[in-house]
Amino acid sequence: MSKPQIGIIMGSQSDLPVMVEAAKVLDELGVSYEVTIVSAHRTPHRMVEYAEAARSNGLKAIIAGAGGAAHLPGMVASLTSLPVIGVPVKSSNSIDGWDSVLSILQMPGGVPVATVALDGAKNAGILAAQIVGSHDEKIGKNLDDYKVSLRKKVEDSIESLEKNGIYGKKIGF
Ligand code: RP5
Repeated sequence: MSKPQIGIIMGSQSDLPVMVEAAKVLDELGVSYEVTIVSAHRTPHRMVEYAEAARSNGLKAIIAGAGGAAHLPGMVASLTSLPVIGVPVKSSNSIDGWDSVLSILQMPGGVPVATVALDGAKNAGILAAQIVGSHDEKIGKNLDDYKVSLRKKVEDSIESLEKNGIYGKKIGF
């Protein structure tokens, strides 16, 4: 097993059903990662230790997800110079997710968090792979193939629509 390049952290185990999507896409793209729970509010010392050791542990980027008063991504970004990708999670204590989106998005100048959409852990995984892929040819190639697969899926849908139409009726030009 190769050394983890991406750290996936989340504020609570309850975030896992959302955050697992980041892990799945990293698996698909061949990027190694580690997953753990780090809570800004419940385990603040663990958060400081994790963020401060992240670079020397070999990580290239951190994906941090949290819901509600989501301080984890921003606090981690304040403690490391690695890129931090924030995933706002619509959690049980959330006001429709806006609290989490705004907490993660509205960082002060100097401390960026690359914020993805609400529950957008998959895109966080892709973005993390792109950070690695910017200097790793093999991962870059996997990402290029992934883009082609996205295009092919749409082309297949177009072909199917043109052939079968909606409700089995032919449509198209
Ligand atoms: C946040 O509070 C966590 O990231 C989670 O999204 C939310 C709720 O946590 P639990 O009460 O489910 O542990 O800190």
